[in-house]
Amino acid sequence: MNPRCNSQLISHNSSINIHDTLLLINIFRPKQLFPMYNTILTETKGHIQQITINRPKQLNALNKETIGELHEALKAADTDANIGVIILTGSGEKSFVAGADIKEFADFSVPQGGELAQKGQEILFSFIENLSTPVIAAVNGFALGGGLELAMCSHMRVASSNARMGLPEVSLGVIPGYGGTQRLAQLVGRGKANEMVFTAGMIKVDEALKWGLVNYVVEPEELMAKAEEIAGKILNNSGTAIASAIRSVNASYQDGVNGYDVEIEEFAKCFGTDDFKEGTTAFLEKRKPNFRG
Ligand code: CO8
Repeated sequence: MNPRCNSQLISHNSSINIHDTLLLINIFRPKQLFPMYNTILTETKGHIQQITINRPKQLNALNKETIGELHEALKAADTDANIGVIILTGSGEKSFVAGADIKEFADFSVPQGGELAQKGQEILFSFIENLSTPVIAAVNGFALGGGLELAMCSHMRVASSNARMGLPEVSLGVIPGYGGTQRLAQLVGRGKANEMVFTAGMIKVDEALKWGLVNYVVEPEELMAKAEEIAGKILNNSGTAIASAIRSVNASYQDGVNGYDVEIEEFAKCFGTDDFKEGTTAFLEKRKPNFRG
């Protein structure tokens, strides 16, 4: 609805008080024009949802509010039939995310630390990994601690040449708590992961690329274009099949789950989808598929 309609609606009813007015504005607020978030920005570009962590003065450090807002924005994008790919990035040119907000947990107790890590993993890091919509991290600068963990739980990573990555937690007297000890070893192998965690050092993108921590490295001004190029290729394909592929790939990292069995199950499910009918029919009719999944 055009926002001007809201003000007309309100001005024609003089008995409405300020609370009713605010309620009406909230009900009729066009969500994409006036997003409710304080610490992130969202932008829809065709079938791509870009989510930008927007705390540049704190180098986009993740506080509780940011983690909650990211959860909401990701959930909204994942359930939006119009969205086929999510791109996560940081505001400004210096930092993707410089970690969890140290000020927020500096005086935490053991139970509070446990709760922080557990909740964060549940609503953001494992949540992203298990979304049905592919998430590309466009790493535009520092990706440290929780920032690198955020990039690592995304389904793939593109980095700008100025990016620096590390898990500096042991220099603060803690360890990575948002899945870093697990996912870094999965991505680069245990030896390199141990080196990064134990030394708390930062690596540059040439090493990150060599180790398989990032998929591509490009100049900063080309970062979003590269992420969107990959997104464009993904968007040509079946969304339901990609969601099945995510579940199947993730299964191989789950304890007590046989990834091959999950693959068979997911493979079989594809045969009942409209996308499968469309994909195979389009091939046989020598035309491009028009996927709706
Ligand atoms: N948290 C809070 N504030 C931060 C953070 C952070 N992680 N990183 C940077 N900032 C703030 C700085 O305090 C500073 O604020 P101010 O201007 O108010 O002093 C502002 O951002 C700019 O930073 P700098 O002046 O330090 O900028 P530099 O260019 O000199 O340095 C660095 C940039 C190297 C990135 C430096 O800021 C730095 O080392 N930051 C901390 C990096 C870090 O240790 N990250 C890991 C945090 S721990 C973590 O992520 C744990 C995750 C798991 C938690 C699980 C739950 C317990």
